[in-house]
Amino acid sequence: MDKLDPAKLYYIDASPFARLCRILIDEWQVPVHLVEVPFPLPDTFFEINPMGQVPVLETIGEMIFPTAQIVEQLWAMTIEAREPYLDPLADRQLLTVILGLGNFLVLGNQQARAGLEQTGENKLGFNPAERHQMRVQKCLDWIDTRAQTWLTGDEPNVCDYALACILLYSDARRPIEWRNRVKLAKIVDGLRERPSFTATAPAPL
Ligand SMILES: N[C@@H](CCC(=O)N[C@@H](CS)C(=O)NCC(=O)O)C(=O)O
Repeated sequence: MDKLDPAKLYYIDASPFARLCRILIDEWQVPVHLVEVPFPLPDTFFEINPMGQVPVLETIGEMIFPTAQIVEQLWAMTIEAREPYLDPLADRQLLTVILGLGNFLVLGNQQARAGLEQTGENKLGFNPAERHQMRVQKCLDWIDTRAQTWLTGDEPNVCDYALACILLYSDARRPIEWRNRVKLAKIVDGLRERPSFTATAPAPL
């Protein structure tokens, strides 16, 4: 990449992880060029990210992944947004749980859409798809206990954006029960009409 080229974000339209990065790029006004890639990803994408996943942020000489690392890099590339916001990465455990719940949700969705079903005796002792669903619900309960108006402060920040991206992905692709948690519903509804969200809404299937 030429020194003058802006950083590039590789993304898939519906990916909630990539959507979070696209929203942060917009909200924090980070100069990043967006590159949409098709789904399913081609095998050649493993040369970019050995985990074969988006998002990936390409900066000068570096491919940055997964999402948590990209968020840190975007924040490091931001100057204007530092004030008056709180450090958006102040609560890394909360962000890790939110992104982890996103992983469980996406895996469960992919398993269901792939039409996978049990073909032999279950020697594992539990059903992985059901366990993913349970993890999602337990993580939501845990996050709910942390929520005030927003998750970490007086203003929405990375954790709120991440939660909203993941729950709106669920609504768009494979709805789960989450609106019964009133505080979480307020967070999502308080964000979904922001220009950065409406500009990145997943296309219908
Ligand atoms: N833990 C990863 C999750 C990324 C992820 O699940 N990306 C999905 C899209 S939502 C993907 O690229 N899937 C491509 C595939 O499964 O082949 C992160 O935090 O970046």
